[in-house]
Amino acid sequence: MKIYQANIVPLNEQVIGTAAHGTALFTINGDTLTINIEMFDTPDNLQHWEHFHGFPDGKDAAIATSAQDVNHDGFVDLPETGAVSGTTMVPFNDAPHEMDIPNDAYPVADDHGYFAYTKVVPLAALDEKFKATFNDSELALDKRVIYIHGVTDDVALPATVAGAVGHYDAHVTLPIAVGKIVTL
Ligand SMILES: [Cu+2]
Repeated sequence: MKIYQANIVPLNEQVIGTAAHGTALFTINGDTLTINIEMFDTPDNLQHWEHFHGFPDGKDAAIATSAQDVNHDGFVDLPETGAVSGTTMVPFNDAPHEMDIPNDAYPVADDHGYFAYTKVVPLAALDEKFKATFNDSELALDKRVIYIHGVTDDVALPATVAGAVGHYDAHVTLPIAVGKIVTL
């Protein structure tokens, strides 16, 4: 059995008005990967995209901080996280092993901004899909970071905030919390 964890810290908290934080636990046991994520103080009554991000070439990903706001608009948007965190890899939605990113199958925060997510993933299916998508690279959870995204539409985003994916705009993809995944 291999266990990984992440301490998830706020990002963009000054501009979104809430400091989202939480924990994630990843347990590889035999042919399954069990994911447990618990988040507090996220924008409430809202669906939150969440994924692990990383570099397909095996470079160690790091969490974004306010230093990644390279255009100085006050927001660290999704594209700005790429320099240190890499690309979006595996979603924590209803079917992580399908690696289908833009959809409405992610957890929804309650009235208090809380949500808990648990999913048991078939490891062989995830591994196969991951290798096909990222040119034979390994999951390598200890080189990844977890991102939680999503603010309500009433948060005024400057035009410089990027990150639209398909018909989802930058409110959906704006990072609100991030954590480095480490071996427990
Ligand atoms: Cu993400």
